[in-house]
Amino acid sequence: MKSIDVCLSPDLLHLYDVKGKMVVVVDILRATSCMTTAIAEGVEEIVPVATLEECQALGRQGYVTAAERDGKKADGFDLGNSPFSYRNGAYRGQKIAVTTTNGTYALTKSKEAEVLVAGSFLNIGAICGLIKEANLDTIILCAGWKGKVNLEDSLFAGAVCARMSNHLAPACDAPLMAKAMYEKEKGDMMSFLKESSHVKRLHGLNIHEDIAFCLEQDVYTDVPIYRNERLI
Ligand code: 3SL
Repeated sequence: MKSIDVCLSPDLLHLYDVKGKMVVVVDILRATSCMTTAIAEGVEEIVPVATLEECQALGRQGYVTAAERDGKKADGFDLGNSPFSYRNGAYRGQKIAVTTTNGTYALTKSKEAEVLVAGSFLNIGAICGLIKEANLDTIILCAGWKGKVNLEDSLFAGAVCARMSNHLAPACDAPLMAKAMYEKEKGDMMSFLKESSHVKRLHGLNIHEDIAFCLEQDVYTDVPIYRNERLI
């Protein structure tokens, strides 16, 4: 039986070996929920980059630029980090360069994985289907917040561990912990997350609708897959 592991922060990734494995990067609020939405709504490709400068440089090459820092749209870029920007095919057929505080950092740290994808509750069923198909040891990498653990990404990790429990064996205690938390809180994730730091941060910025949308499950069947430095 292949294994499933959970890395609760990109700053713990040095303890894991991603080579030969499938890595699912998750930033529920909101980077990978945005990426899922963008690809499902017809965006041709997303280039995730770690810095604002790299994003600007791609803008000069014709990419639509999306940049977020500390929850806010960064000045001088086309878009921030809301999944609603991409709904109704608003950027269908376009190429997007994106940089966010944590999500794109986590993706760029996982480039050596055999299979690298962006996961979210919005496409969780499709993610689990792909994990089964890939049949590799799998790591769920939680983007967290500036190196710290967060609840929403850990909940997603637990949801995947729960859905995959007949197919993958837990590699250490983190998957067991995440699954136990998800099983306990899955009935009302919104209430559970009310006190979480990023939910409070987003509410403070007057961002409310994104949170509810990012907690919806199986809205999309597309999975953004990372190949040649871009998600397609
Ligand atoms: O940290 C990130 O990568 C972002 O997803 C944070 S935010 O939800 O856009 O504020």
